[in-house]
Amino acid sequence: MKERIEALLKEIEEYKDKKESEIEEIRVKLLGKKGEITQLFDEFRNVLPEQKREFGQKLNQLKNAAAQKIEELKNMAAESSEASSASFDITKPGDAHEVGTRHPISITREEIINIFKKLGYAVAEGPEIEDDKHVFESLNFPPEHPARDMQDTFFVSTGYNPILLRTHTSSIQVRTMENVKPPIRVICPGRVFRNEAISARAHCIFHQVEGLYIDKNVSFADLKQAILMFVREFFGENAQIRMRPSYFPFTEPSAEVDVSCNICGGKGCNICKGTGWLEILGCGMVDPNVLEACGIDSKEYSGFAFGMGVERIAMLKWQVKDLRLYFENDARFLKEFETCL
Ligand code: 2NL
Repeated sequence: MKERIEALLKEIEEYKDKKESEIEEIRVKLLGKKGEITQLFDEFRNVLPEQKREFGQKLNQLKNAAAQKIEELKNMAAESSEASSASFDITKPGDAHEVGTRHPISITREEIINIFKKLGYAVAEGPEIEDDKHVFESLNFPPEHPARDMQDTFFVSTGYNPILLRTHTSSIQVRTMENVKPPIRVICPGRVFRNEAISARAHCIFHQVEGLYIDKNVSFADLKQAILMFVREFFGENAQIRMRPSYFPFTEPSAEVDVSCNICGGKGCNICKGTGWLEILGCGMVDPNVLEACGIDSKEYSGFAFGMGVERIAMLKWQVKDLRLYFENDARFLKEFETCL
């Protein structure tokens, strides 16, 4: 009898993770009318009187252990069925996932590129870390030009052939002209770097898109038409442009382009400071010195180039008041462009 009690105690201890039907089977097997523990109680009558005390205690222990175990098993079964039915309740509303939005600079950059793609321009990219030749020398910057100064340019190394962070994406066009025989039609997007104090209107990192068109007999009229087509696609079909003479080392003649203010329609407001015009890009006919420096015969070919700041264009289109917002990753700011995709 002692061995059977010990064996049953061990068996009871090992029961775990049972379904409700299994728990009932265990209960019947142990405590039912013909259950093993019930039978032991029946046999208790035949135990010698001097052993009754010891076996009585053992049997009660066994019976309590069985009852307690069955209770435990029942609680566990109820808990797990609750948990599993909860995680599979397909009628409950799901947890909404916040969907990210594209950055206004990415949206604007892509829109500019897509407009020029329609005009037959190919997209070209190039390294952000450049040498003096591709950023300054081939672009007709004289040796003493202030842009070459430490004050304006981030240098990686100085000396005979300085390595620096490109200050404009024109270096991409220089590389294209070195490697591709005209006709050339490329649009060059990229990040550029300037050693400037950060403010609402200036940042040391910003994005540019530049374009270059080289072929036989390319004229200033072609440039004007390309810019007008871009502006009307980007700002709307009623947009007007005007060109003002300007100066860049790499173009001659050079011009700055203004677009009619899209807020007041040209009447004058605080965005255009009462002028009715907003400056959007610089452009010009590629200087023959630049063509020659890049291995293109300036007697046979001519071309135009233009450049614009993506942050600036996006500011004008959406009235972004402070350039720093583009770099802060404030989700509330980014969310405002959800509908611009
Ligand atoms: C601006 C003005 C400009 C160019 C960029 C260029 C490139 C080559 C040759 C000649 Cl390789 N020109 N680029 C020309 C005129 C203006 O950018 O205000 N950019 C933000």
